[in-house]
Amino acid sequence: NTQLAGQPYTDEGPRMNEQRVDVENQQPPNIIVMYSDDHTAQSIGAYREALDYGLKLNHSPTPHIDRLAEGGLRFDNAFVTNSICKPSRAVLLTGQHSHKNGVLTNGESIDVDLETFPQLLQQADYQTAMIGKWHLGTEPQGFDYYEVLHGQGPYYNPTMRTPSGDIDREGHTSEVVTNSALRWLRDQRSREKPFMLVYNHKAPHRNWLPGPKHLHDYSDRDLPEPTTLFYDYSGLTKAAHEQDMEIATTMSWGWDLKVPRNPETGEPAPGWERLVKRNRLTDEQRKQIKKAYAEENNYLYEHYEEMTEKERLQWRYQRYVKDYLRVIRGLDDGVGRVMTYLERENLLDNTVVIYAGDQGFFMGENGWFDKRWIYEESMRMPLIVHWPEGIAPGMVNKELVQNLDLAPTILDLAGLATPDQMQGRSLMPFLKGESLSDWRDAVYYHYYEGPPRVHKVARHYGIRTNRYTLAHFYENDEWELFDLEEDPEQLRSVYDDADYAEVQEELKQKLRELQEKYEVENPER
Ligand code: SGN
Ligand code: CA
Repeated sequence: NTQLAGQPYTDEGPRMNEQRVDVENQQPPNIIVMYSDDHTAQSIGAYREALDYGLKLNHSPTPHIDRLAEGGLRFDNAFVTNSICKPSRAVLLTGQHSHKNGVLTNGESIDVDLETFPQLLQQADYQTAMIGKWHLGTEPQGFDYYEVLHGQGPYYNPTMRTPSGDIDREGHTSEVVTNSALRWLRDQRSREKPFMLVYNHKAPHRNWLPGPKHLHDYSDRDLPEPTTLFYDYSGLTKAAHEQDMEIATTMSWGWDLKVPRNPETGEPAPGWERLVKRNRLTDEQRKQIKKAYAEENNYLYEHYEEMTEKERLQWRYQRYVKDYLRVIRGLDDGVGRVMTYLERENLLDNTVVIYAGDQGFFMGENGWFDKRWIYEESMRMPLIVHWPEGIAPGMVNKELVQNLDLAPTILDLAGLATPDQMQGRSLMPFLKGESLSDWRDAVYYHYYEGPPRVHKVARHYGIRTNRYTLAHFYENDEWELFDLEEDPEQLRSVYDDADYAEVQEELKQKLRELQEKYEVENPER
């Protein structure tokens, strides 16, 4: 019998204890991959104690995701290879670094001829489906069924692309995606085969527009600020000074902050129209949203002039972080509904649920939002694996793992070998609680966007070891080195600091080794 940590997934009714399936004969396991968009570890309750940098929340907005960690395995040092959307999704599918799979930036589409884990599972008689954010610019390959957003998709009333054409759905996208996933699990899949479902939320991608159920969350309180909210980048190189991802300056009143009038001029804030159109709001929904923010917005209009720069940033930060968490709560509801379904159908024991974000995100650290950097907030991905039959509850793993390892892991779960071209390595031993003496001691990172580029983050590559991060911003030919033990917030690069001369040399050597190992032919492209 399944040992559930804590409470059952719902209290909506009795759990089904009768007709337990004989799990011994139910191999291989079902697999659900949840790869949420821009969901950072600082915003997950289960990671609150685990991180020594960034925003510290005073509550958990993710009770259902937390339960996955309580009942499963939390990876505390999971990193993406390239902190941006399409590239991260291409790495997930192919198990190859960006320079191998060709999706270096959000500007490229995935090559449909690449071998991906869903195709291999399908060939191995798994039933496969892909629901939610796809974003790779192609028809999804390797799925018996798909229902995906067009591009980034809107926050409300999305049109979903399916093998038999478009379907218009109504409601908040987090609920739509969950409903479609449940519909497939319940009504569309065959019971004869194991399944693999990719369930990808759009939330919490910019512009963080909450669903009706969560519009009023946090209206009675302010949330904590990260200690680095006002940091001036004085210990960092030119790249940090040139970025365009500041809460204070980059965010727009209408689109990002849901303030329909520019409080400085009283003029309509242009981004507001975009918010309404891009998110496909009905008149009713637009009114409801406008109303939810009205009281706070009116306060802003009245007091804007007398507010200091600092207070203005604080106000913007609160609006941003609350909206980010409101959409997180909506997606967490969806995770709970999927888990409830598994529990009620007696599928919990033998279903591996992998919860991850496609990259991290800044929640006001350095005064920033967005991702892209090798810095902790952005490079770390939340990664939690729940599998009662295979994983003891409450485990934590601190090895350096990557999104690169997920395809090999999923194949391994299905009893399939890792193909030669895949560059990651199966995490299966870690799921079983084993340790490996020959595991990697550094991860390779490379961000390639632009120019032209959204958010103006300079290209860079680097490595992260258990203690250090070394980055080369090669367009500026500037390096940064962080001692994460001494400086977990990465406020002061110690590159060329005499005390670190030896470490620096070793790290550069290791960086070259990794570039060789992964066959990086032109690191400065
Ligand atoms: C949009 C957002 C950016 C975001 C990118 C990439 N701008 O362009 O803020 O970095 O997506 O996000 S917005 O004005 O349209 O909101 S990603 O997750 O797809 O890589
Ligand atoms: Ca993303």
